[in-house]
Formats: sequence, structure tokens, C-alpha cells
Amino acid sequence: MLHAQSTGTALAQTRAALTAHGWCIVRGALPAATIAALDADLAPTFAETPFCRGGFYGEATKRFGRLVARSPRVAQLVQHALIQKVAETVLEPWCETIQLNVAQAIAVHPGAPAQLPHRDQDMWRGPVGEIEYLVNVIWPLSPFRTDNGATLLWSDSHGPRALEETPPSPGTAAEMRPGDALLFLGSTLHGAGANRSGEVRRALVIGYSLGWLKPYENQWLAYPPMVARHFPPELAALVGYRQHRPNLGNYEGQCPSILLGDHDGGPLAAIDALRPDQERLIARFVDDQRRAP
Ligand SMILES: O=C(O)CCC(=O)C(=O)O
Ligand SMILES: [Fe+2]
Repeated sequence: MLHAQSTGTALAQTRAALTAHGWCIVRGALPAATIAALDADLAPTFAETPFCRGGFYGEATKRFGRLVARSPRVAQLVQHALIQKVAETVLEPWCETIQLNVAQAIAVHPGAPAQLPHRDQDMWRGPVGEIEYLVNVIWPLSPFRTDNGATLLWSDSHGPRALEETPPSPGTAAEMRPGDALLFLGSTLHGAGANRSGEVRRALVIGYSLGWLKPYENQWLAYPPMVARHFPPELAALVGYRQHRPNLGNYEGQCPSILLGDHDGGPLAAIDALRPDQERLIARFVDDQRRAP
């Protein structure tokens, strides 16, 4: 277990713990008061949101997304310096930039049974055991205990172990307090625990995925240009207002961030947005053709 503020090596330690066992907890990642204020911001939405339908989401569970638009405080979680950096260093072997995959609130009500143990990466049908697709972060809004539905994690179930059968063990409950953050890989087996208490277990899930994947939550609809133009540029980029080179996620051949400025809607020139190796290859090819007799 790690204390975020303790040393400058927090990044290396957190990354090492996450990749060694598939999950880790950063204690005191944010002040409890910040999380309490965020919980208060979201309380009316928790109250109004109907229960989920279906066995995976859970019928004694409530969920809602679009958190970055729902409270200005959510940016502190999404852009938490240490946690975002950990997600980048874990995922950047397979992408140039990461993206926000989800920002969803989850309330597990009394009586909810345990959720099916699962791997979040199974939302994508890519190779298993070769790539990490996702780093998820669960921020408790209320204390997480074994009896009230704390997330259960199966240590060492990640990476190539995702090809093996589900371990028979009961999993480890991530007991936490508001301000702590649970990090786990997309390949790590986990699920919400059963809530055998009389209280609602509340949490936020903030996930980061490879920048070229289809995100779980439709980010451009969650944060349309009229909303995202009020975000700081790095946050807007994280929710999709940037291209992933080469040219992925463009708008009329340009970076979609033009929609956050004063673009008048007129025709635009498509502009290459290539990786440096592709720039070099194309420059050579174009040059050779120019020189050809
Ligand atoms: O609420 C939790 O503890 C985990 C939820 C989860 O893993 C999911 O919905 O994918
Ligand atoms: Fe999950």
C-alpha cells in the first residue's frame, strides 16, 4: 500500500505495484474534504437516477456517467498528476496518447449481490495477454468495507494470466476511505462485492484507455463542443479533442479541437497529422517523385 505524498518515487512505486499484482491502492491521493464536497455535488443525481437493469450492472445498483460535466471537482480526479502519469506509463508502449475511457458514478445499495468477476478489457475483442488496454481508478465516495460491497480484486490475475481459468479464491476486498484511489489494470479480474450492510456504497470510476480504442463512454456525446470548450485544453484533449497520430479522430481532416474555438463552419483543408517516422517516410517518397524524370 502506498502513500501518494511520501516521496518523489511515488510514480515508480505505484507503477511497479500495479504491474506486479494487477492492482494497488494509493492512500490519501486527494483530501477527504475534496471527495466529501464532490459527493455532495453528486447527491441529487444519485437520488434521481433509476436503478440499473441487467445482471452485469446490477439491479440494486445505480450508475451515471458524464461526471466531468456534472461537477467541476471531477477534473482533479481525472487529471490527478500521479495517477494520470501512472496510466500513461503503463499504456504508452501501445499508444501515443491515452484517453478518458469512462467517468462514471456507481452506488451499490444494501442487498446488492456480488458482481460477476470480470476483466474490463473484455469490452474489446483484441489479443489477450499481450497488451494492456486500460487503467481503471476507483475513488470511494463512502468508506469501502468488506461488508458493504468494496471492490473485490484477484491479485496476479492480470497480463497473460487473463488466459487462465478464473481463480477459485474469493478475491481481496479493497478496503478504503474517501481520498484513497484503487488502481487496477484492464486485465485484472475484479467486481463489486456484495453489500450486506445497511448503507449505500458509493464510488467513482475514472478509466484511461489506449488513445486509439473506442471508449466505453461516448466522450464526444458526453462532452460536446459547447461543454468541452470550457475545459482546460489538456482535459479537452483527454476526452477526445485531439488526434491520435496518424490522423485518427480528425474533424474535416483537422484536429477536432478547432470546434472548441471560433471555427465558422466553413470548408477546411485536411492537414496531415503523422508520426515522425511516417513524416520522414512520406517526405522521402514525395521528394523522390519530384526528382524522378
Ligand atoms: O463498483 C465496483 O466496485 C466495480 C464495478 C465494475 O467493476 C464495473 O462495473 O465494471
Ligand atoms: Fe469492472
